[in-house]
Amino acid sequence: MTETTDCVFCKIVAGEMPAKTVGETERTLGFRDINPQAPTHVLVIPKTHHDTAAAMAAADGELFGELIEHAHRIAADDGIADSGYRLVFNTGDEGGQTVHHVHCHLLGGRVMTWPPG
Ligand code: D5M
Repeated sequence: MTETTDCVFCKIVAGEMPAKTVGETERTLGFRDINPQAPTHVLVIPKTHHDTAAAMAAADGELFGELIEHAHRIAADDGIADSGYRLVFNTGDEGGQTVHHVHCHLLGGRVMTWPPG
């Protein structure tokens, strides 16, 4: 866990930056993506800073499970749990990760295509 004062998602957790939050647990936070790619596009993050999904899982496997459960609850709240949705962890530069605070993209509300770009 590398705490970074420049991290935009740490700032959202701290209440120093606005976000359209859709729910939180003791250790996770969900908020709507600023640049939505689907009718439901939510980012679910741990409140503690980990750079990637692998780093978080290695540091705290239970937290990884909590994040996925929270994403599923948000999907249910948005009415897409039964129709289906996509969870994505972009990892590293070639994985398309631009914010280096692990975040799970929850995408749904339309039919997803494969392969992703
Ligand atoms: O995805 C990073 C995602 O984070 C990208 O879809 C935009 C989103 N983003 C960036 N800043 C914000 C704020 N302030 N609020 C909400 N959403 C934000 P990646 O997987 O790293 O490419």
